[in-house]
Amino acid sequence: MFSVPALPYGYDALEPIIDQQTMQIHHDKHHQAYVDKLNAALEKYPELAQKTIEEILVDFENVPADIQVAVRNHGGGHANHSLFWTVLAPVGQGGQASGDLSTAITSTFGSYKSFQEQFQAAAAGQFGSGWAWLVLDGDSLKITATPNQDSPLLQAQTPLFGVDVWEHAYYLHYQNKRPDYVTAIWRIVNWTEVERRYVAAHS
Ligand code: MN3
Repeated sequence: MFSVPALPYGYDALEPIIDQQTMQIHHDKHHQAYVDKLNAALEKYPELAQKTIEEILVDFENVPADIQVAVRNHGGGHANHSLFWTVLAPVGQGGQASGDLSTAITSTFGSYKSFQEQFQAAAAGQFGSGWAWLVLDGDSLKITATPNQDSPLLQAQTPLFGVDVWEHAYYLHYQNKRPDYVTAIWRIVNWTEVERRYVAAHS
């Protein structure tokens, strides 16, 4: 059975970038709902429930056809949100992109500023609900966007950093101004964790 991981900080820790009420609803209600529906879908397939959600999504073609939609949506939702909480950190605590990851960002996107602009464009351009991502695709960094709760793992890409652009992630504080939310997110990126993920995947 899957469960929602505890936040690695308090509900109010990401203020003023993400407000406490949004975090409570997002983590306790939205993420919990994905986990509950994922567990319900896996009841008939206890052997699948022994795997990690990442293992299930990477091997999606072998997920039984009758639960593929549920696993894609709710399993994706569980994986995406589990990552999201860990790649954020309170203002001033997330460090800066450094080391090999910083070098790769600069060589791939031209500069850190250009990376930010391209990422923001991907987040703003995702029509409707979805996610913007920095992924490792083979040996290459890429910026992508996915609809709904589609995980980059479905395309054999390793997500390093992602921003939830569903309205439930920002609407209480930012209303319709998704670009303002995405621009503000840079102040709470946990670069230490993003770099750890890069080093782990890029070996
Ligand atoms: Mn969400």
